[in-house]
Amino acid sequence: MSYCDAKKKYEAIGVDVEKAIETLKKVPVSLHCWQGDDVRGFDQKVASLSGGIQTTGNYPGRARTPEELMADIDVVLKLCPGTKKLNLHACYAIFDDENGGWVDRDKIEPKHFKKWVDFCKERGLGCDFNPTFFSHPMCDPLTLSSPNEEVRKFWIEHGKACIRISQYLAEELGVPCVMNIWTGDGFKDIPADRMGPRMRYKDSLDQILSEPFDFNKVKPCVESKVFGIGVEAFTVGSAEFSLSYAAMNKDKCIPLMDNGHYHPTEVVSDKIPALLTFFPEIALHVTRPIRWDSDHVVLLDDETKEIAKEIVRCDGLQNRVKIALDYFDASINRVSAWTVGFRNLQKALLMALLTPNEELTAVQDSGNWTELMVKQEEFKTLPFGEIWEEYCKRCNVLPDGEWYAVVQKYEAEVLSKRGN
Ligand code: RNT
Ligand code: ZN
Repeated sequence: MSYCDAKKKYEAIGVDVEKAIETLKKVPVSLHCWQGDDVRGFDQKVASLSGGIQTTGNYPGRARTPEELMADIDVVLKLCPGTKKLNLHACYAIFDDENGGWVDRDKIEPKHFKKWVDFCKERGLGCDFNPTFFSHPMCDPLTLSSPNEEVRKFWIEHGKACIRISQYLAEELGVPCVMNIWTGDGFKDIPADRMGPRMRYKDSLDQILSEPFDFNKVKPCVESKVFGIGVEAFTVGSAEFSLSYAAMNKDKCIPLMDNGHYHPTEVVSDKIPALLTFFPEIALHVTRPIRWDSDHVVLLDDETKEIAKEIVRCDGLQNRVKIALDYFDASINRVSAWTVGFRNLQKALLMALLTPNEELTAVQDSGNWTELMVKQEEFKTLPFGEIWEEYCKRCNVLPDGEWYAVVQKYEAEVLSKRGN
């Protein structure tokens, strides 16, 4: 079937295919830099992650330097359609002789991200940012909720430094910077005091957000979590805590939902319209949890499609929903992992845009649940592949069936030559 024939099928159900393609092209999706090196970064010489976050696998070819990571990201960018932003973590600061060498996380400055700014400028990318509250000797193991004031102060200073860096990124690139605060703070076993850590975390957030910034340029977020490996019994930044914090501080922060951070039968797709009822803006980490927050590569599975549908139906595509990816698979080719996940999210968004949402809403409101089921099921077998192929073509990226050869060649020529 040709693109034209496929388009006719969608037109028959009232969908404007050209509009869907043009809309998706402009939707910013944030590409997480941390898939390329298993979330290690460049500022610490740690052998493995700590602080409630873990990668599994030892596939060869991990990026070990900024140059290698940038080269890998370039391959991914060329294989992914749509508007991309780069998502950086503070631990990806680049220290060199020109900028005075290494400093600790409480002292990082915009200049340590100048090379990333140049990278983004050359490629026309906006940039999002994340303070890094894990994999560091100052995690005791708590950070922003620590009872040790010296430790807590260190991490507050880190958060403030990150606000300044986020403002710099937004100003340099002319695109708002989403700055996400996530800590793995919590306990392995039953605590005696659950409120103390939360009161300290709240105070730390207040102090970080007291750093001056322009809320039109910097979008601080608070990301909640249900539990982490090693911190199974109690999480300081739980769902209720984080959502309440964002709700009480709407003028300076927004809630972030990671779909790996809830009890297994809860779905973020349903939470999107719930939050958009109250918040002008929300942020998402799209990932794939398997039984826990395992951060598997995003597939074109039911929940990914449902999340995309809610973003589209709630009119969240341009500004209201800040979309980012967050997964890290170290057991397969990392460039392929990145690309598959990004393309899958694009596919899910395109599918959502190719749905006659207004018509279906009318059917729902008329109470005709029989017709609603028939229609929703029949749409599943419309010729989506042809539209996707056309979308890739218009974005100048290779279609399915062709891009993987590029990754295989890159693996043979570049990745396989890297040591550990
Ligand atoms: C961890 C959180 C957090 C991190 C990134 C690296 O559970 O999802 O968002 O994955 O900041
Ligand atoms: Zn996340």
